[in-house]
Amino acid sequence: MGIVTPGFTGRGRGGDVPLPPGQYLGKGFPVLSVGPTPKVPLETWEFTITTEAGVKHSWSWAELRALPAQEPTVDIHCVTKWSKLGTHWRGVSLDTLMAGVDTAADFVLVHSYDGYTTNLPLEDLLDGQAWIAFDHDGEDLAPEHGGPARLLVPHLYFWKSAKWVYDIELTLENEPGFWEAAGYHDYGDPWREQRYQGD
Ligand SMILES: Nc1nc2c(c(=O)[nH]1)N[C@H]1C(S)=C(S)[C@@H](COP(=O)(O)O)O[C@H]1N2
Ligand SMILES: [Mo]
Repeated sequence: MGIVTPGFTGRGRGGDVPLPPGQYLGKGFPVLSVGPTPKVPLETWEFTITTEAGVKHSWSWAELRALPAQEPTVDIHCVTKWSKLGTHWRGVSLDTLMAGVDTAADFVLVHSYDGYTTNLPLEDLLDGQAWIAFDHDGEDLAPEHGGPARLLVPHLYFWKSAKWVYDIELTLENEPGFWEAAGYHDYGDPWREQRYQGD
């Protein structure tokens, strides 16, 4: 499936590229990780969604891969100011994963295998806005970019797209994640340039 590029002007890309304020078109695909790349064997890998009532929904690697996948083409924007347009991914929509989950939560705290966390409103994961992605540009997602699987939430700054995703914890209250607790913006909309608290 394709995603319409937000803000595309239709005037072509010759120096007229639709980028959020303060961003530039980066070359390549930088790796930004707080710590070392965790090693997670596929035999023991699992992904869970934990509700505010403590109910755990879990998928093994085989179970995740057996679900219908989508192929979003999306722009990504890092708070360090590089953007990449038209990146190709393959993954399972959060709509598919949340379909059988009963919750009254308004927020999520995403946990990763490296201990990283990031928070988002639950609604930002739904309606075709987020995926558990395991393939980039037609290849298995590279370990340094979050393989076996990462969260992909392209409409927010890329720090919200947790690599090596492990658990999506549904929460009634908004709890700041790693960068959010360190002074980065709670929501992180690149089009409103919400880089830091107070932006
Ligand atoms: N688990 C985990 N996810 C993470 C990070 C991290 O350190 N650990 N860094 C974040 C930041 S700040 C960015 S910009 C992107 C970078 O993704 P990339 O390394 O694939 O470019 O991953 C985000 N997700
Ligand atoms: Mo980042």
